[in-house]
Amino acid sequence: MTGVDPRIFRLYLVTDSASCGNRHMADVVRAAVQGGVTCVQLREKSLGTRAFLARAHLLKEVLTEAPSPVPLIINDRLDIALACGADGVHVGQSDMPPEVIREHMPRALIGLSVESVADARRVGERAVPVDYLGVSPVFPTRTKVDTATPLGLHGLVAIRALTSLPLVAIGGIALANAAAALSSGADGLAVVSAILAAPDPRKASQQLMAVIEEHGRMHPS
Ligand code: TZP
Ligand code: MG
Repeated sequence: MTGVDPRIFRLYLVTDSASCGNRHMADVVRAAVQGGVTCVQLREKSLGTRAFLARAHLLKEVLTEAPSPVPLIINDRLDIALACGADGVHVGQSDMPPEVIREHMPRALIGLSVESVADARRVGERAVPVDYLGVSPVFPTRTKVDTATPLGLHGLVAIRALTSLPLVAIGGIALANAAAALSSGADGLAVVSAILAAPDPRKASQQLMAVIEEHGRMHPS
């Protein structure tokens, strides 16, 4: 779709309970938002529907309390997104088609993971109604086990050349490679462990945001 400010996706936190250690996810997310996270995706692979929904409501509250509200995007589950009044849904190649999500949530932020240059090309050819693409994974990651072969920076550059949609790089993103991902065409960085597993998630977010401010693509504000 058009008209979504790509700056929303600049520092995109994807949740993972295991990465939070013995800390409560809501507290870790709150700290990350204080550190500058601009968007949060709730990704739950093992919770039942009721527990997933309860967590979605809780995160929604945390994000609405933020000085400038941060959008909540739900991974995979259109029903949870509708039920908690989320701002968007993120899906993979075999999940609910973006067209169906758009039908039910006309104003949602819809993200689609692309795992190859061919995936990205198809989005353009078929005019898939998405607001951004998750380029997945760019680097190897230990957080998600069933990832495709890492695309590398050259894959990111190739996808950048194909689309003007906002691109969010995910997979192994950390302070050391953040600038490289941005200069290879990412509009935003999606991060799990570099923030959630950090001893100080607020500081980790601030440090990533400083790199984004220095090396990020220029978008009219
Ligand atoms: N999708 C592709 S890689 C990934 C997801 C959810 C996990 C990224 O985790 P990390 O810790 O930022 O490498
Ligand atoms: Mg999925």
